[in-house]
Amino acid sequence: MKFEVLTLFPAMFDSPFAGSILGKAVEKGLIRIDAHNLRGWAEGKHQVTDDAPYGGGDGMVMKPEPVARALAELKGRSPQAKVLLMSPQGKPFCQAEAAALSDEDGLVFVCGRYEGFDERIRTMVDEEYSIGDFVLTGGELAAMVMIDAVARLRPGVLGSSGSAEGDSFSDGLLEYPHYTRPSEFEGQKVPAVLLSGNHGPGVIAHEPVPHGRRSGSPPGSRSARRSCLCCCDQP
Ligand code: 21W
Repeated sequence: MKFEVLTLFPAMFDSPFAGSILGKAVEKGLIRIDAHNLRGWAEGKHQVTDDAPYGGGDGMVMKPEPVARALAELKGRSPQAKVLLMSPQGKPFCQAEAAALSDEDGLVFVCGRYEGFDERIRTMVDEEYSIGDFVLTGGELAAMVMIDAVARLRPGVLGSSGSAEGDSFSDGLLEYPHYTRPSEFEGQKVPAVLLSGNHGPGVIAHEPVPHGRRSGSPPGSRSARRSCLCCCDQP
């Protein structure tokens, strides 16, 4: 799967994906992450990508022409790619969206800086996404969050297959609490049910753990994250 990004700060995309699990997936050829400098499609000596807003007001607005030229070139190379605009006004990104996007051949993320996009840029994209109700300085970190959430759902990207299916949002519930050694830490003990019949972490009990982690989700997990369960349309 190919992730392409249009941004004024392509270098931001280097380190987050280097060395990590996603970096390994890039090395294996499972995914590609190409960040392109939008300035390369801007005109003139100064390669201007922003301009003052019609009607006045503070701040600058992202010009439509560089985005249009860039998307024409990227879509020419990858006609199947879905184009996503990163914006605080977009629809909220959640795990269900990540799963749907992971079925695409390619995604193009358009990242903004300044006060916002010229409204005509919205006609050039397929979807508009926000990653939450907080204000960032630009769309880059939001695009990285979405790339991370989508890429890890691709076959082979996570080390052990099936790891993604066990995600707490995928089955609509939060995870059970985890423990490892030591069995007592600063007075806090690992629940006895997880210790009985075992010889240490990693050893699976001969008898299934009756009321422990494998018998269900922790009480209260649903109410603790009601708002996020709503965003993924879970009951
Ligand atoms: C933040 C751009 C605020 C524009 C009216 C006039 C992409 C983002 C972004 C940004 C404004 C995402 C204002 C969650 C985010 C992003 C930069 C508007 C204030 N209102 N998801 N002036 N949060 N943010 N400026 O910020 O580009 S996805």
